[in-house]
Amino acid sequence: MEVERVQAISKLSMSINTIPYEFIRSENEQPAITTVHGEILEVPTIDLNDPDEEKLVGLIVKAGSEWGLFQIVNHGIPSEVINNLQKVGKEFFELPHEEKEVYAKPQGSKTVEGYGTQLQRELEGKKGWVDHLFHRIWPPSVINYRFWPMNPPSYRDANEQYTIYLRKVADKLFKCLSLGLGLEEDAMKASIGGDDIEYLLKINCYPPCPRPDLVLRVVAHTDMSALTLLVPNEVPGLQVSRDGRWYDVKYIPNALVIHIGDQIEIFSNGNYKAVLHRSTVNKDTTRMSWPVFLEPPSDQVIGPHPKFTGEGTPAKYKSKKYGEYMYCKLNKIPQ
Ligand SMILES: O=C(O)CCC(=O)C(=O)O
Repeated sequence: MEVERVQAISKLSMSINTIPYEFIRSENEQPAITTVHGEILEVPTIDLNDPDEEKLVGLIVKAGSEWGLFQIVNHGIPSEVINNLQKVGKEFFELPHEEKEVYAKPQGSKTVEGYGTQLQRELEGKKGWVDHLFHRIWPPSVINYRFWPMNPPSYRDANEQYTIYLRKVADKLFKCLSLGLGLEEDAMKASIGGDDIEYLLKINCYPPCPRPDLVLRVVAHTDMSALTLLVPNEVPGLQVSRDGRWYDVKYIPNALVIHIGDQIEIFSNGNYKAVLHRSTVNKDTTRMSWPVFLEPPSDQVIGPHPKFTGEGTPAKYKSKKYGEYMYCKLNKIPQ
């Protein structure tokens, strides 16, 4: 059975100025009702190239514990490399329908990899206004090129270049987050999976929608991964939850948006917080984003580090294999 893609639904909806019922959110989720209007949140912006390491660690700890989300500038990834990543991803989503379907996630497949439309099971049967493409980009042993588009021809090179730089940024973030907890600099990365940490790229394509007031692109969630490094295009849409209210996050050209995910919250026994976020839609323009989820291998057990548990400070989270955690999260089964 062929799945209807949101890009096709968008075209039709724009021409008749209405949207299918299953995309209309309940009132407690509708962006028009639940967004704090006129206030753009200044989430922390951190210069990753600050030579004062102590200061840098302090800023990352504060952002990771108070927000779970921050933006980094001077991260060392050349803008040309980011532009190429965005260019080839955009070109893929502009291909004719049949060409994209070659990369569709196979039915019944256990992996998330492939071109697709819906990821999480939603309790009310609602749908997000987004098509996506998932594939792993690192380490080489987990890459399945079956899901890497052959067209545009420079797709592979652009993604490989980005991966080279991204790994350096990820290592620096792991180091700072680890030092900030008073651990050895490589302790966090080692516990999450070391050199076997899997880099899962997702490209989100959120086409225009005639009723942005009623629809969400990506529903409210925390990332189940350890850490997410995200490149957005210039069309705003990311929102974070603060004190139960939803705020737009400011777009900063060339910045990477960093999300603390569930596995770092668990590892730190809640010292760092996974950020609750969602994404809204736009009336006239297509938003795209390129998150890379840094995930433990599926049989890696993640639990609170012993330094943060003991008498008087019980473990707030269960230790479990990442694969099991992921299964429960995707199927809305309590952890
Ligand atoms: O597009 C965004 O900024 C958010 C994307 C996101 O949260 C996701 O794909 O899980």
